[in-house]
Amino acid sequence: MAPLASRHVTVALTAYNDEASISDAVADFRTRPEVRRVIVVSNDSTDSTFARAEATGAITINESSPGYGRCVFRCLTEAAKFEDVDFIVLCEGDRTFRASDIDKLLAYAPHADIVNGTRTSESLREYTTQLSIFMYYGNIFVGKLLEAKHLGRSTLTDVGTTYKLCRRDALRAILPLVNPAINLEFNAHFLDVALEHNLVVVECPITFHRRVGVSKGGNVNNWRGFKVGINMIRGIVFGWKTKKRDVLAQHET
Ligand SMILES: Nc1nc2c(ncn2[C@@H]2O[C@H](COP(=O)(O)OP(=O)(O)O)[C@@H](O)[C@H]2O)c(=O)[nH]1
Ligand SMILES: [Mg+2]
Repeated sequence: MAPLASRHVTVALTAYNDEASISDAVADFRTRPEVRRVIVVSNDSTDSTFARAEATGAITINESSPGYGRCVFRCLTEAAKFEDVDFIVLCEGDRTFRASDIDKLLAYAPHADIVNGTRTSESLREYTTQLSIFMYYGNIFVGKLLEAKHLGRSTLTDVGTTYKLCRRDALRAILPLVNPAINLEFNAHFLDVALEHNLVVVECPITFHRRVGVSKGGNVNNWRGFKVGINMIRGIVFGWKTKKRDVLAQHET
């Protein structure tokens, strides 16, 4: 594969009431030489997330529609607007992921349209994280199901990681096809759409750390993780629909 013409990236971070972590997250990404800019999409945070992101030098945007899917979709949409880079890095502002992994994501960039982080390399995971044993194996299971759906196209061991690198042109091609109303299942949906449209998805093991601040996503407890997993399986097997729950997606999810 040809070497990259440029290693520059635009980083976009999700944030919802993440005032405890957002400054460190933005600062971490801004130290990387490849990072042209950091965008933070605050999902109508009621704490000082927005102000702190701005004070740390991020381009700060408010997404007023609640829900993880809406927030990620806005991150990708805003980041894809910048034409001076070939790559978009999507991540969370909760310090579970670190900027130094951009090196690893970029190492696979010549081989893929999407380099998707996987949290299932045990030796790279902090001993205690929000990913319980149940969710660890749940992600592998749903990953393998998605892999089987697109047999021979990709190797998948995690369907819940936000951290990923996308080629800007590939991302722009599939963004109109993904549904931002799909909430905590959004990552599985995104990968499914990407594979459906013949994008090359390569997994890359990334480090996974304990969260700073309070968790609000699918990792709050095993029961919620289980429900998210079931919805992912339903979407993969029967197709992704916008459910009433998604339309009404509230910040508590
Ligand atoms: N759960 C949830 N997360 C949101 C929302 N809007 C933005 N986010 C962000 O999306 C990420 C959720 O990721 P996840 O790892 O599943 O849960 P976490 O433990 O809260 O980080 C976090 O960075 C949140 O700040 C929302 O409405 N609900
Ligand atoms: Mg998180």
